[in-house]
Amino acid sequence: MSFAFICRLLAGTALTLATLVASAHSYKLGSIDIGHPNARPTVAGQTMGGGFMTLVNAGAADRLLSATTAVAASVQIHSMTMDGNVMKMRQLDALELPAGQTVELKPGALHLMLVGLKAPLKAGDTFPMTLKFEKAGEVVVTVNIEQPEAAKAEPDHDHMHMH
Ligand SMILES: [Cu+2]
Repeated sequence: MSFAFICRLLAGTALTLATLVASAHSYKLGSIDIGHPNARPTVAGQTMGGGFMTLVNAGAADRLLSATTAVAASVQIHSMTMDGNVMKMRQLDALELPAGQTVELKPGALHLMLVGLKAPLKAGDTFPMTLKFEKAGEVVVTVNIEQPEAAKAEPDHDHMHMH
């Protein structure tokens, strides 16, 4: 085992720990818990990005009415469904948050669509986003820009299964 290899292992461990600490963030607004707001990194020229989080509503039914952020011209609430074998995104007027339920915004499902990105979203960066709920009111959350969980946990995953 070379010295350089050990260095890489140690660096990798430190990075993983830092990522775990940074990613454990959540917000509480009335009876609504907003878990780990995050977005995917984007490349130059890409004008849209996905925003994700977990919304736990411990109280009466509420709705997420809108989201706004300075990094994009607008933020839309999208659902994603399969139409045959074609994924279709549909814009919703609001996101229903039924009483006592958890609504997950995640890739391939419900998500916030950042439309008209003003600059690429860089992994490791964060940006503020304002969420407006019908009953709970408004809150500003910090959105972490990060690679998907699978890619983070197993950086060599694709490589290992290539042969
Ligand atoms: Cu979308």
